[in-house]
Amino acid sequence: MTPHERRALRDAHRPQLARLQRRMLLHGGLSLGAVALLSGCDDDALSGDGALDRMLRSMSRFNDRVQSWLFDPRRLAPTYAASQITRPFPFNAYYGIDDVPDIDPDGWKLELSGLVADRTPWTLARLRTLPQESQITRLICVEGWSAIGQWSGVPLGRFLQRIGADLTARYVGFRCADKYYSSIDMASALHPQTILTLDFAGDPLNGAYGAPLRLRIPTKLGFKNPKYIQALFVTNTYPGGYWEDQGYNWFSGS
Ligand SMILES: Nc1nc2c(c(=O)[nH]1)N[C@H]1C(S)=C(S)[C@@H](COP(=O)(O)O)O[C@H]1N2
Ligand SMILES: [Mo]
Repeated sequence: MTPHERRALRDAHRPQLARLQRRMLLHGGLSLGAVALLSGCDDDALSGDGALDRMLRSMSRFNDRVQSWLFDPRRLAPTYAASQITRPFPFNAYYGIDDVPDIDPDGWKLELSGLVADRTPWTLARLRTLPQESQITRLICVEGWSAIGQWSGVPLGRFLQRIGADLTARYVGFRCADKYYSSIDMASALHPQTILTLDFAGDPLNGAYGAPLRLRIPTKLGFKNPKYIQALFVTNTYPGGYWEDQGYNWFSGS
């Protein structure tokens, strides 16, 4: 099916799809994390290989496929005025702010691997030689807060082209200086608002907010925005993520 045919088909079925997606969010799409909370399961029960666990995980993966099918690569996340930027901007990680990784920006390099033609690591200075984009968007955390910020840096799609990444591959994955990791679908990676972020509100990223490099992807929830990035890879093998592997829905569009 060509993208155009797929879009026409999708448009024709939009109401049914919207209903289907609502049903899936109500039934299958409920993240494992939420199910765990509701059912009082602990982490052990979730990571166990029980039938319920397997069923919920496969439903969530089915939900991923439907979400990625519904994803419109040209639809932009809302943008805001500079006066609406949230100050101070909230910090979040799976640990407290005192344990944020402290990375020497001069020694730092972005490592590349996987389906990439040119795997030469990139310094910050070199990343800054590429054309930069800026956005004022809302970061939405599953924990129930959101905040508006201004992020700028290199559009990921442009970077992937530059390094000769296989743009037909399924996933772009990230590994971070803490134990964090995450991954996104290629269509979302190529979305114009998905940026390898170097600056917040016009200044180099502050340590807690992901220095020296973070992903900003306003079409997805906060946990799909890895901070303190050290390595990027392109792959057809599902890479999962820190929260994703604990049951949070992988696609997690916002
Ligand atoms: N490396 C790393 N990246 C991370 C996290 C983390 O714990 N480690 N937490 C994620 C979550 S859950 C959110 S909501 C955002 C928070 O970004 P902020 O600190 O800029 O608000 O970072 C995401 N990226
Ligand atoms: Mo989050």
